[in-house]
Amino acid sequence: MKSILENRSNLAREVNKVAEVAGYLWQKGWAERNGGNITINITQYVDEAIRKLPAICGVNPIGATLPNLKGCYFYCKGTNRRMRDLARAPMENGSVIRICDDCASYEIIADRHVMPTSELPSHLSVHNYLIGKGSTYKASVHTHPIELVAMTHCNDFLKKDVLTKLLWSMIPETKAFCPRGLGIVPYMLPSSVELANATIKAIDDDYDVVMWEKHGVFAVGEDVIEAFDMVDTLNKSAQIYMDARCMGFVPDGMSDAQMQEISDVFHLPK
Ligand code: 2HA
Ligand code: ZN
Repeated sequence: MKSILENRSNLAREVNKVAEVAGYLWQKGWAERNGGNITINITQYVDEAIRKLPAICGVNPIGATLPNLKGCYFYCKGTNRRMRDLARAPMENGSVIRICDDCASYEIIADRHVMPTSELPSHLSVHNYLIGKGSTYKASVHTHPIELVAMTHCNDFLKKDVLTKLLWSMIPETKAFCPRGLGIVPYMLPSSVELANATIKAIDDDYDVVMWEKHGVFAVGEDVIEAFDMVDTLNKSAQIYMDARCMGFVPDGMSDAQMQEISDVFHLPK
């Protein structure tokens, strides 16, 4: 069977980045069973031949009307598919979808009939928001990073920017590479439109990584590697915090003056 990626090196490169990240998520223990999902906006790599591809199956509702997605194409991890399988075979465990002209439904066009992720409403709503804002971000990643999720089981950490400040202060790189910090969305039903809307609100508050209480993170970036790196950096800080607590002490964290110095030298927002 001929893959849509054949002789399309730019498109293949982006899908292969998804496969690379899927492998990391599995290795880190952040992607149990079918946990997590990834979507990327691939519209810029779509040529005339792809546009002419017929739908593999019928038209499916998105569950929301997303006007900025008219004519857009996405690669999406498949629902119930495993990250560890996607890492080996991205076009067997994910598919390319085309948004229909009503902006409320989609068709699968390649490579086979793999229904997209259960979090499609959140992912597509976020892409719709990003396009509307004129953002160049193309990737969104949802995963279950162990230490970060564990920290959301403590109410004190859920207050605005408490976790952000704590995680930034564990290691200098965290603020440098995640300068917008970590937004918090209170617990909501997975896959719900309410969760999608709350995620967009948090991204609109200028966060690139959003914590879903007692569930996981949702990160956006220029590409899937950038989105993954931010989550990885934040989770590393969470691990350092926990290791200190496991050694029997509360970590001091970098001082306000040390944090200020990082912000000045790296030209970061305060
Ligand atoms: O795709 O992680 O939140 C499985 C999930 C849903
Ligand atoms: Zn999840």
